[in-house]
Amino acid sequence: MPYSGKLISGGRRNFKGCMESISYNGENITDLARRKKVNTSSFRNLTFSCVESHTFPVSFNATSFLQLPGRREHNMVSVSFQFRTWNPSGLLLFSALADGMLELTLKDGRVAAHISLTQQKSLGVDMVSGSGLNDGEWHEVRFMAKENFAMLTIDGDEASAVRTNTPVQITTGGTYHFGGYFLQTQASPSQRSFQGCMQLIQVDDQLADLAAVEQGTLGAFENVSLDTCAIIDRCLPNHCEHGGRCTQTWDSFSCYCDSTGYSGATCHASVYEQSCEAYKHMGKSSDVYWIDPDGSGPLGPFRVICKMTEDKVWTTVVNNLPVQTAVSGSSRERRTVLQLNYSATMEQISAITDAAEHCEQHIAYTCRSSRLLNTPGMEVTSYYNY
Ligand SMILES: [Ca+2]
Repeated sequence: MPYSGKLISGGRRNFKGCMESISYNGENITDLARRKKVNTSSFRNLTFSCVESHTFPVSFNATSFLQLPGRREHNMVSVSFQFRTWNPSGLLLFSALADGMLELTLKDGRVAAHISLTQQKSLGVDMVSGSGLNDGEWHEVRFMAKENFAMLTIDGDEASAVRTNTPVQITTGGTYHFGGYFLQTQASPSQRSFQGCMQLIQVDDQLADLAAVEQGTLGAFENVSLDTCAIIDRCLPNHCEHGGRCTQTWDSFSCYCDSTGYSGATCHASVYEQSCEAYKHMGKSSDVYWIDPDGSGPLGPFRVICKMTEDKVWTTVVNNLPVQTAVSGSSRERRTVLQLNYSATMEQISAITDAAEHCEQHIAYTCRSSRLLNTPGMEVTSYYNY
């Protein structure tokens, strides 16, 4: 598209994928660009074909595992895969080495890689990368270890890459368990299962042929759903009321109601009383209180001054004007207009006044020998109370 000016990406990453039949002013510019009928000097890294990779997702439900073969008795481990989950922790990968074990786990939303070797206890590998990876989005994990070098990378981001230069003599066992490990062995993983999905699994730099796994000719699996990601978005739609923040795991959601003024499983119940009268009935004395006149209804809570007297309860909503505001130099042409902003919206104030027996508004006008409002004949000599 013709565009002059500085390109601003807004800090977002560029789009990665395919588009077709982009039309602008009725012209199919995709087609024009392919036939080089438009100025192509501003194109960068475009190809006119869409390589559709079949990602073949696998779903794990906490009783599942997927076992894939790799090279045996090799001195290098190289695995990568993508996962998505809502759970902060889980076992991503476990592999028994000829002399120890390798595990990749999700722990508090971060990926941890751990290698322990039974013969050389002091020379293990422990590294952690990423954060907040249990956000329900796809994330890519790459792990590589050989001789004296190990590297963990999240989402292909160089900045996330953690390296160690520990000398590690690895001898691969040739079997990789993804998403769960339930066998009894000498070295067991710190976690046993994972709830979520994985896709594009590579072992020893080879994309695992999950269609072959499905047909039973490669690896093994239990309780997985193949070629589908069966994760359920429980926060869409958001069942938390009054702006409560929704978070979810594989099988449940919870609402954070802090500072919404509501509580309960879905932030439904108001934590404040509906009126100053209610506070008086509770034996409270005159003070500043939050009230929520419609309870769990949509009207938000707000602060008022409750004045408890012997026979009456006054609810006062204050405005933002100082106690006294000096006005000078007003004339017929240049009038002084003071805006009163109350600490509550009109709907909130109406909720109080509708329920009140009696209502009054005070504005004290203490200007001598001047006209108040648009009342030409009115001369004010002392002050008025409204
Ligand atoms: Ca309310």
